[in-house]
Amino acid sequence: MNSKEKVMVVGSQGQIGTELVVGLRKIYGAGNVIASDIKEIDKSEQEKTGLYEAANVLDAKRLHEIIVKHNVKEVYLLAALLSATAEKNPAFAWELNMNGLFNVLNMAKEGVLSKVYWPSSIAVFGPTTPKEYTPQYTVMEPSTVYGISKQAGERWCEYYVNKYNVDVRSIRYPGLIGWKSAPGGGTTDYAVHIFHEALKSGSYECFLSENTRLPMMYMPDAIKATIDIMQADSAKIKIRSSYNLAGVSFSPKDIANEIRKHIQSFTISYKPDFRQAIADSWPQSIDDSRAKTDWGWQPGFDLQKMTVDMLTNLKNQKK
Ligand code: AKB
Repeated sequence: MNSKEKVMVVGSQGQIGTELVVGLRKIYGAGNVIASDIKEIDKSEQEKTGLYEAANVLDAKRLHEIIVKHNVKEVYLLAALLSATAEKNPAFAWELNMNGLFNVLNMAKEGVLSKVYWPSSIAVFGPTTPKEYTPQYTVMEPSTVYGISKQAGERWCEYYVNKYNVDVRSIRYPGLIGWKSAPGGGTTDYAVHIFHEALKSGSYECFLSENTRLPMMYMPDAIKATIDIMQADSAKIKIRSSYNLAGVSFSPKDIANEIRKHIQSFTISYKPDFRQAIADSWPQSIDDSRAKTDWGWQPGFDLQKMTVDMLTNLKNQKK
């Protein structure tokens, strides 16, 4: 990018967007990163968010207007309905997750954008996928609306790259855990709520059963991976559907035990709801060797390190 070109994060107020905007501004400068989300915000809030444009990703005309106005060349498209919310509103989830992607892909096809980041998810896998160390290429029969939209999205990304020579990059995120912002409607959200409740009330009722092991990742690792894949030489990005990415795998019982090392009196109970079936359809661990060899991915946080960092930061935030 030259110095006049800018990057934009669409879905900037979500769990990933909040942190990605901060990370990108550290690299490109506050004036070169546009935050964008559906919510109109007033002037006083704008001072906190920095450069901000309200836009609905389904409104292609408005999106195009902002992109041209700011000379945006790279878009990180994060606006989507996640797994649990999508099950409650399948039609809208399909519309948002697919048409939002088409609006951005088409701008890349027209040459308005030079690079696009679009997140996929472990939700592309399904009950027939091997559960342990899930390979990059394997059976993919997602059983959730969200997973179906992500799998279709991956196919479309690869299609646009091959057919129209656009530069689209993608990662299959595991469940993401961070302290700076709230998660937004996923099956893995329990792993964030548990920390807040451990500090607030000393107990947590989990909506997944105790041994439901899932692939997870601490947010600083996810932000690093997102920026790293976008900054890598194009020739290194050999997979143009989406890369498997792994951080750490754990169950509610594992994380509760880890929290108990710091808060001895912490208790957990289990009351699985509809999200249990979603979790049961997903892998337990992921083989991310292609991300490691192709563009040098390395996670920095394990369960122990993440737990210490989450608790320390949440405690400081509450002071
Ligand atoms: C969700 O739980 O829906 C997301 C995901 C795994 O993509 N966190």
